[in-house]
Amino acid sequence: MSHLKLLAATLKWHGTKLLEKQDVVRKIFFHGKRYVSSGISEPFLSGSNSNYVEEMYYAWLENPKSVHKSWDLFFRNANAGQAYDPHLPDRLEKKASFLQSHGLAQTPGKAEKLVEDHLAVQSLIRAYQIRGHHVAQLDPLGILDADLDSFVPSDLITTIDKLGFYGLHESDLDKVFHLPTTTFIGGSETSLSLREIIRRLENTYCQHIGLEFMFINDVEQCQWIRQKFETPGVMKFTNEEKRTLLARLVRSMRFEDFLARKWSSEKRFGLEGCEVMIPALKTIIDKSSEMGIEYVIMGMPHRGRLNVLANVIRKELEQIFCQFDPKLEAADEGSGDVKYHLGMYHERINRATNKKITLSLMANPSHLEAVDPVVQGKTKAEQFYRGDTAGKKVMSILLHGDAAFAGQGVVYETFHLSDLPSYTTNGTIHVVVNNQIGFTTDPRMARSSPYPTDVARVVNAPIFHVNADDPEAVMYVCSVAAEWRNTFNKDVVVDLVCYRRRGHNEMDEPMFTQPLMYKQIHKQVPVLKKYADKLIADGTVTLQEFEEEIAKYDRICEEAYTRSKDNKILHIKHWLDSPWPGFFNVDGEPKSMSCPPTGISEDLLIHIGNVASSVPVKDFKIHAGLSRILRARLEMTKNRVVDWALAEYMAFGSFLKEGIHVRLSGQDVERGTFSHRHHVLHDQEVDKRTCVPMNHLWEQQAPYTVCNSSLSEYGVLGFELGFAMASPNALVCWEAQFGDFHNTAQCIIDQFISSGQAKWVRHNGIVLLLPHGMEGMGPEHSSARPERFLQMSNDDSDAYPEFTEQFEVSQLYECNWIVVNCSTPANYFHVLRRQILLPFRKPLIVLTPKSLLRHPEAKSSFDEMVSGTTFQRVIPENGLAAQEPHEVRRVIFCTGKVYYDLVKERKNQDLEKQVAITRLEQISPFPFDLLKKELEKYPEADLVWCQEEHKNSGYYDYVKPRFRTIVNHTRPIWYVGREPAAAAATGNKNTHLVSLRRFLDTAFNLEAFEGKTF
Ligand SMILES: Cc1ncc(C[n+]2csc(CCOP(=O)(O)OP(=O)(O)O)c2C)c(N)n1
Ligand SMILES: [Mg+2]
Repeated sequence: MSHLKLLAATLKWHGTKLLEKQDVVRKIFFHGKRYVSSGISEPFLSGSNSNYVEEMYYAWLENPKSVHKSWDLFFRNANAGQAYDPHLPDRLEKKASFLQSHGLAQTPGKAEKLVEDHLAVQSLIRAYQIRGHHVAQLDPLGILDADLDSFVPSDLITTIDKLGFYGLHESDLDKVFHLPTTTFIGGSETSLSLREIIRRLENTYCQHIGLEFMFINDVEQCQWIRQKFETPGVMKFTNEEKRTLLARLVRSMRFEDFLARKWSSEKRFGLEGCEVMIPALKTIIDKSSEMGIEYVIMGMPHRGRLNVLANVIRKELEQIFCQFDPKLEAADEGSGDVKYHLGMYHERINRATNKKITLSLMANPSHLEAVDPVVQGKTKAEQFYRGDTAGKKVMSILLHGDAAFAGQGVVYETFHLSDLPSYTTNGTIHVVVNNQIGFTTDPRMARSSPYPTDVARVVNAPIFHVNADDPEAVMYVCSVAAEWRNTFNKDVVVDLVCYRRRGHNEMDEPMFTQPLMYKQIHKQVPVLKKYADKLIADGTVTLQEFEEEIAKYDRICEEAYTRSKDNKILHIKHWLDSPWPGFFNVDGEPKSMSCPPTGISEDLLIHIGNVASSVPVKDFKIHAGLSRILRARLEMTKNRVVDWALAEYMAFGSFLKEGIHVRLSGQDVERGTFSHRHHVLHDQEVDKRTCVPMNHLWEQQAPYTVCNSSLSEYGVLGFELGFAMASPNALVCWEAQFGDFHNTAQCIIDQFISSGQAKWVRHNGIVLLLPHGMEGMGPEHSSARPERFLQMSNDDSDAYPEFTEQFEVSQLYECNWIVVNCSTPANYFHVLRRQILLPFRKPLIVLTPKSLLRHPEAKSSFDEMVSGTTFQRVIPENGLAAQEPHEVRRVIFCTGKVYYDLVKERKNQDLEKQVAITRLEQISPFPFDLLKKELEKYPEADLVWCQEEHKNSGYYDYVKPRFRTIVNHTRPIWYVGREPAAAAATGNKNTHLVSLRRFLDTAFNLEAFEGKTF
């Protein structure tokens, strides 16, 4: 390295360090006799600081004593590039001869200019690295600025006069400059003329690739990117590679052409204008396969999806084409989905590497970007089950539209999971189809950030913008992206700046809203033609070869089209993105329609109880308060009872013994929002030392993952849903901090959890734990909005079911999800156990308690949990009232915590013989069979539904018609509870108590409904 280059680099490094420690700098500066800084807060080398240091440097060169001794030491070290060199005088002599050879000896003015110019060139190089992308030619149409700004940064040399910005002149262009270590444009050369430096920088940063990476905090990563893109000649492709690229473009383009010809009036959300996406994805996959990846999980929106299925996943073409037939009948249960939403799973040999690769495209709803966290969760699970902790075998690719990527908050939430230990997928490659429009909306109206990709900057992901009409640039960028992921295991974004040849879908007229853009688009030569012309011109392929390639693929499409006409029936199960081999029978049906008892042996209960009460690691000091909690657990175990937390422990622990992985994720779940769980113990004396006793239950056990999540519902719930998709042999639970907050994840609930099976025949056993209960905690800490889950339940309120022997299980099989509100710890234990013992998987929504966590009555005996016991969908009255049912004047049906208020009040009012209280534990699917028995048992009684929620929330609207169906509309079911209200709960404690008092009074006023009609 040249002397000056070293000096400049060292000066800069020292300067930066000094700036970091401004106080130290200030001290040094003020000690100096001659040199006092005035611009201390300016960035080093950009203002007077750099001049100042330079000035001192020259002064020091002349006479080391003329500067303060701290500067003397500093320059000696900087000069040596290391610790003070005793041979400094020799070195100085050498320097003198260097200056001499440059004609600068004894001419500090010239020397100063030389150093200044070098520093200027260094700044210039840096300017290109930081801002070159602003002037890169990214838009294939040549009319838009990808960063929404036509402003040209003043420090880029777009015209000769801008050299003046650096104090340089045209006459400096042929001067040779030593290159800093922060650039690779020299290749094997260490110095270049200014003219060549600018040319190479323009080549790297201002052509068809725009790089954004200088915000990354890690120097090694920045250097890596600089090397990948700046090194001369990096973007060279062999003829073979070019021909493959051309063939892939042929497929991409001709596939869309074929669909357009055959079904000109069908929506398909074509890829035209971004055909390069297909070879781009294939490059990422080839390169990743080469580096050891075996499984790629993808998520993408509508645009080009059919093309991806055909040409990336390699779904049989006839299976795609037949879906355009309006008479195609659906063979599977469920309501199905449109063709451009379905998922796919395919194992094949990667042609480029000859290695096996599995590709899965996740089914997704129209809701843009909603699939992102789901893909990440599924990817994490696949890595987890393979023991692929570093993501070397499984990876995800997410595709995005420009408008959606910028606009949808879940993108941000997903990015924030990318580096969290229990959520990272060790790097995702994001590909943005940036067609510079969102439906009809111009990007200037669609985002406030320069690029649609700026959201990725928060996690320091590099962003590679690339002009999609330059296929080779795209391939290069994709291959670097794959290498980046493999090297750093971090996210990276490829922004394909392209255009949309047609309207939003094929039926739309884009000229209504984007007339000028579309005038240009109509003139635009398709990328395939451009690239083919280029390769034909340079002799890489002949015209004949090119035409044959097209004819070959057209023939493939035609033949598949003919075959597709034989397909009369659509099997959605052939479009499964996550098959569970061996879980169902060969026809994809459950192997049985029964569920074994969910209790476990007493020994097991005791063992789990003991571990839950202990600290299974030596010399581990826990908090005194926690010791009390553990002692109480031990006491309970001895007394053969459990509270809520211990019941949960028993359920989770029992699965681990059976090899079932358990994962509990959500905000503060490790301790539990209500400080009742404590699944992670923290050593009070050693920082960050933790212990998870659940993982110390048995020597051979499945792992237990309990993880506090980021403060996100949409992203994290989506993630857990994806995790639960990977395997049926895992209990995956997501807990909301309070049930009230689940609605920020409403899209995952509506689009995936409630309807996923109906749309995509895909089972999912995720458990939602939603703390719920009216406890005077205000409108946002009270209600998990059970009414919404119930409204979306698909069981028919008016259909009187047939009570077969298998009714209980087949009813569960038919439903879209299960909603429960358990009133006892034992029942909570059972319902969790049933989730896994069922021969199929259904989402389970559990309204979990808050005050019941510590309620002395809310305890269960081991007797209710031992082998042979099972989940109770209904807990009938079993007190005095049940003994003389004919005497009973009222049966109150209820669910959850209000039961305890009712029992207490009944006792207070001495009505235990007259009023029966029956608990509905499984609300949906509705236990018609058990409730029928209960209703028949009390023929004389009036029937009341009592809930603590407001009348327009809670359960009443769901249970009322179902009760009425059971009694064939002959008896009313009266409502007792809070009045209808707009907010879920009052914020006023007194109002809360008054309304409680009021409805309890009504519940036990046996005349309340006399004379009323229904
Ligand atoms: C969450 C959500 N909001 C609105 C829509 C309606 N919508 C469908 S496509 C689209 C425009 C998408 O633009 P972009 O992300 O740029 O993708 P492109 O269609 O341009 O490929 C909109 C608003 C949607 N599907 N999802
Ligand atoms: Mg778009």
